[in-house]
Amino acid sequence: MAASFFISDLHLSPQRPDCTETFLTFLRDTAGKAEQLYILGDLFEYWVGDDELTEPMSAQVAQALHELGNGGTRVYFMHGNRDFLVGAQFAAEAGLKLLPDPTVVDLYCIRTLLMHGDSMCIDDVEYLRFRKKVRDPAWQLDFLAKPLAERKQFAESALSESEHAKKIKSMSIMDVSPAAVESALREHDYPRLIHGHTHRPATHEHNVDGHICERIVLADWYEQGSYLECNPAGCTSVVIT
Ligand SMILES: [Mn+2]
Repeated sequence: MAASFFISDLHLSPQRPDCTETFLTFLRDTAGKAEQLYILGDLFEYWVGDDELTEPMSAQVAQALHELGNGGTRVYFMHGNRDFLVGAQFAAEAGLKLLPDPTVVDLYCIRTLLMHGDSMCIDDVEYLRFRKKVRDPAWQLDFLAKPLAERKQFAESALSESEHAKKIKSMSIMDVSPAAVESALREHDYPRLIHGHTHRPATHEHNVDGHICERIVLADWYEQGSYLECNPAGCTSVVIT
């Protein structure tokens, strides 16, 4: 049966080689069963420019994705809040297509809205301010002109700041806002929604203006690898064992 796989929030890093190994095995042994693989952001712990490909882990991941594509699986990548600087060079090396956030696809006759999810965390004002700054093309040009080591240092300190902030922010602030979910669903004419980012895997139902919309939240890969399989019969989450 035709199938599409969805993953997000792997947070691949040279510091967690086991996770990278799980992912490479998934690409080699499992992902080829899908006609398309959608990566919905935060594939990498951080990505400060395509010269990250000089890192052996990154190059290995790009090559494995390319091989998956050569086998006939189309690979799509949407930026997350950690790897929004993945660019054309990585896309070419990995043989994948970059998708804007949000994107609507027809998935076996069900209109499905794909997002990373961070843009719906509108209660976290501090994060939204940071997002606005770093998504600005002028900021990005300026940032990418800095030496790789300096960019990596920026990412490391942004990460430790956000780790610290997470400890003091309430749980609800870091989840998607119900109002933002509703307005995304309304704006896209009440589709099904698949997103990641919150690391709170679940299937929710939203009643928006009398329309019942399903919202599937993808799992992260911190404890184990997993993917969402969607086929003409529906969507199921699968843990990689
Ligand atoms: Mn994220």
